[in-house]
Order: sequence, then C-alpha cells, then structure tokens
Amino acid sequence: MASLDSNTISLTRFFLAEQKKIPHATGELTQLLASIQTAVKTISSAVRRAGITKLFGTAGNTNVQGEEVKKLDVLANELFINLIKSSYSVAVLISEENETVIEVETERQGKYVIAFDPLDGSSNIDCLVSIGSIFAIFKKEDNSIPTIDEVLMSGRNVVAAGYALYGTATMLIMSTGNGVHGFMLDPTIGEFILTDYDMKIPKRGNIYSINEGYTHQWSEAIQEYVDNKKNPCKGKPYNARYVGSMVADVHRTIKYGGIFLYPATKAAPKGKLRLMYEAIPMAYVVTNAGGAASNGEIPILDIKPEAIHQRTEVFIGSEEDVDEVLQLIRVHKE
Ligand code: P6P
Repeated sequence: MASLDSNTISLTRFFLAEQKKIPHATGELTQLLASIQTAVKTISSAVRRAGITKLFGTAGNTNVQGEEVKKLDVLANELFINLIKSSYSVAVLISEENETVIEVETERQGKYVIAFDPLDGSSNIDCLVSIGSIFAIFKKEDNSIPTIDEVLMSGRNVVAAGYALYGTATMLIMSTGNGVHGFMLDPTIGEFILTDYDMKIPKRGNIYSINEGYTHQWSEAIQEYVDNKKNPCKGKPYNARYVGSMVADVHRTIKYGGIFLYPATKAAPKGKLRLMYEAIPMAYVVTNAGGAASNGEIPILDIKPEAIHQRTEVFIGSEEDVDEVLQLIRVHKE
C-alpha cells in the first residue's frame, strides 16, 4: 500500500500556485481549470461504469461531423457545457458535438473562449479501448470579452490546453505555457495528483503512428516516409503503434517519443482531425513539452482558423521525427 502523502500536490493546488505567480491574475482561469477537472472526473466515472449502467451504444443520431453519436458523447458534452458555463470564466464555447458556437448568457460571461472535444475516439468506447477529452482555452490580446465573431483565434492565443486520457488510469495532462504537467486521478480520494512534473518529449523516438489502412490514399512523400521507417537505409526499423484514439496515440508519443501522423487522404483531402479542438490543443501541449506540430507546411499553432470545425493534416511528436517528414514533403513539392 503506497504511503499516504500528507503534502500531496493536487491539480487544484498546483494551478492555484501557478496563478499566484502572475500579478493581477483574477483567478478566472483557475476556476475554469477546476470546472474542467470536475467534468473529467464525472466522465471518467461514467466511462468506467458504462457497461453496467447501459451507457454503451449509440444515442440514435449523428453529429455535425456526420459521425454516429454515442450515449457517452451526449453525457460528456452536456457535462463540459454545464460545468464550463457555471465557471463564470468563458464567453463562448466551441464543441465538437455542436454545429454552432455556444454563447454564455451575459451575466455568466468571462473573458475566455474554450474549444473542446468532450469525448474523442468514442468509436472505441464499446470495445474498452482508451478514449479522451481534449480542450484549448483562448484569450484575446486585449483581455476583453469576446463576441461570437471573435472566436476564430490561432493557437498563438491559447493560454491553456490539455487532454484527459481514460486509459488503464485516468490522467489529465495540462499546460498553461509554463511546462507540461501530468496529474493521475486517485479514485480513492477523487483527486487528480501531480505525478509527472514538467514532461519533456524525447528529441527523437522509434515509433511511428499512422492508420496504414489508407496507405494507397497518401501522397508519395508520406508513402516514402513510412517505407523509410519500415526499411531504413541505415539504423533499425521503427515500431508501428496505432490506437485510433488521438489522445492515446499522442500521449504515448509524448511519453516514448516518435511521431503521430494524420495526413490528407482521398476521403479527407484536408486531413480528418479538427483544428480548433484536436490539433491546436495537442500542438500546444507537445510544443510546450519540447516537441513539434505541423500541418505539413507551417506550425499548427500559426494556422488562423476560418471555421470552427475546420480540419487539418497533423504531423506531431519528437522534433527530429517531425522535421524528417517535413523535409520529405518539401522535397516532393520541389
Ligand atoms: P481513423 C477518433 O474518431 C479520431 O477523431 C481521433 O481520435 C483519431 O486519431 C482518429 O479519429 C482516427 O481516425 O480514420 O484512423 O479511424
């Protein structure tokens, strides 16, 4: 039995201390992170009991993405919306599950915009494969309350981002720009405890992660890149790992190094993953952990969104691995 720590650092305690380092901080961001934490704890409990409480299966409709909505998708989305609205820190919400933006009523508005995927990878729920929640919190440069028309901000306006992984344990990985930190949920006390302070991704790994079912839909550059990983001119071949749940694939990439790729395919000519609530938050976290994230041409954090559900290609992970595929893309463009 692990000894009980009488000075344990919970997520709430950690980010309150981070807030105190910033002069004139209002505490709104701390409130928002606390509401996200509560949503994640509740989703974690629901995910782990879904088989018993009959929460597996579909809700009987499709979402704005044209994807079958699972019962847990609906619950997770409602939890995020209700808990974020009641944090009095957000003016506008962008959810993967909602076609249009969600505006908070005036009396409860705050200065942030949040984009989130409440339950990513939900096609994996019924077979117990890891799934996750992803979020990015944006703020206007002038600190004023944003209007609906001001939500399309690039990743350079992100002030905090992170993801929850509902895996063999539930973990929240978050950054407010000062390092990336991992918090494990201790179900015996219902608290997220700091277990991974200042996470850093290796400069290079030996794992590539891509859906090889689309091999014949990739560009020549991507086909050459993946071939080189399997049959390198020098050095050892890479290992292949692909969960099909972005949070699981990116988390493994941060922990072990390597690269996760979701390039354009014929089915998704601009890529499948969504810019505002999948690519940007993951790019913010990985970049703050010392890695790189690109759409094949520019850093994902530099992309100015034109629509809230805009999709993008994603090449994310260890700096040297991402550089290698970007070089190949450039060579094939010449
Ligand atoms: P594919 C899950 O549906 C998701 O949005 C990401 O979590 C995941 O990385 C990707 O799609 C998997 O897509 O086409 O490989 O099934």
